[in-house]
Amino acid sequence: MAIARPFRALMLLAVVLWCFFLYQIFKPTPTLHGPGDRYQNFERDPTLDPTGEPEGTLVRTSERYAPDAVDTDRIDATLLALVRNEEVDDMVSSMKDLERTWNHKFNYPWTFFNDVEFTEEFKRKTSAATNAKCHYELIPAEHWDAPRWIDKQIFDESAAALEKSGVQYAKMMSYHQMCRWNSGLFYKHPALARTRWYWRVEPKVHFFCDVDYDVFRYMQDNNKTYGFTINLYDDPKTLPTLWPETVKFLAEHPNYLHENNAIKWVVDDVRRPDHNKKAQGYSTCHFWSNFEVGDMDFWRSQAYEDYFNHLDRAGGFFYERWGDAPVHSIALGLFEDSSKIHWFRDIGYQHIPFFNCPNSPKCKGCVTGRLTDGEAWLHREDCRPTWFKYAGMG
Ligand SMILES: Nc1nc2c(ncn2[C@@H]2O[C@H](COP(=O)(O)OP(=O)(O)O)[C@@H](O)[C@H]2O)c(=O)[nH]1
Ligand SMILES: [Mg+2]
Repeated sequence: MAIARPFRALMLLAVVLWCFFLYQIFKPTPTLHGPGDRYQNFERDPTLDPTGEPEGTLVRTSERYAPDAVDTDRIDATLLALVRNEEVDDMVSSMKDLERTWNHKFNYPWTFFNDVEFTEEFKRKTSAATNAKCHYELIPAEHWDAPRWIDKQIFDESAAALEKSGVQYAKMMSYHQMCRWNSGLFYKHPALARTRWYWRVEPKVHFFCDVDYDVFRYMQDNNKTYGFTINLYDDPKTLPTLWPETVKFLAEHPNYLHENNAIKWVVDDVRRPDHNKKAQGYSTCHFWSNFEVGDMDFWRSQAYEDYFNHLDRAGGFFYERWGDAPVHSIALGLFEDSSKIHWFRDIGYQHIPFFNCPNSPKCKGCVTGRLTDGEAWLHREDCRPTWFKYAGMG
């Protein structure tokens, strides 16, 4: 008996669909075979090593850290957040994590910055999340607005081209302003005039580990300038002329190069040569600056002031999308003693999609030996190995 042609076609379609269905179920999923897989040029993920507190002088909590202690062990330091009113709940979530793991023992003040006035709701919810003092600061327009030499038409045209090539946030003027403010202006705010140390905290980040020493005192007492948790490669399309501009600056100011610099880390072209090529000589490896513990005296130094002004004049915060992370990192790599840059391996930290998860009984809620719980290919973005290779674990 002959089968009608439409029925044969339907059967064929059913077989094809069935095969497709089986393929979707049984196709191999791309997985890592082990935590070591993500490291090229490096034997082992150091977050797997048992992690304790850093060596050096550590100061513990005491009644001298009570919120209203007059004779206090706190130094001139603040937790610092640039944040929008509508991010209040995510900010409170970050605060709760950091207060639980660290700040309820030390009660350092929080300073919040915004380009518009903070709402009463923002102030009420954030001040309820800590026993420490909270300060709410408006950023002056002359710090936030694009400088007068930035041409709006050129910005629009370059932003359109960047967006076409896949650069995230390219057309968002406020994102460019945020990166510029974090690069070279936050520490000039009058509210920080008498503050030297800061810990930058973003909304919606997580802290996993109990930290039982005063982190700011650790920095001060052990002669550190800058602390980080994660190092990543940047998208070279965001900064094609950042390194060429830096080279011009260095040619004019060779004396600013520190004798114990980390320039080999800045210009590494072995581990990710394509990035170095597209960035015209910069590896794109940077300290991921949504976490920073730092000494503002470094940003206030003549070398950094001149460097920032040179970059600002060059226009790349707007005509490209230079981030504060690569700008800070290049400056630290060139102008600072690399032994003053500290990896806080013991601070469990997450800003989606990456985390630093130490192997320590003090940590809860993260998996050690991995950089991300996102797509496996994101592990390629880790460039801590080159920092360890050129500058050590300091
Ligand atoms: N007040 C204010 N904060 C901003 C603005 N843009 C970004 N931020 C803050 O700057 C930080 C970085 O921005 P975010 O959107 O998290 O960028 P991402 O981490 O690079 O995706 C966060 O703390 C934001 O709350 C803005 O226009 N105004
Ligand atoms: Mg963020």
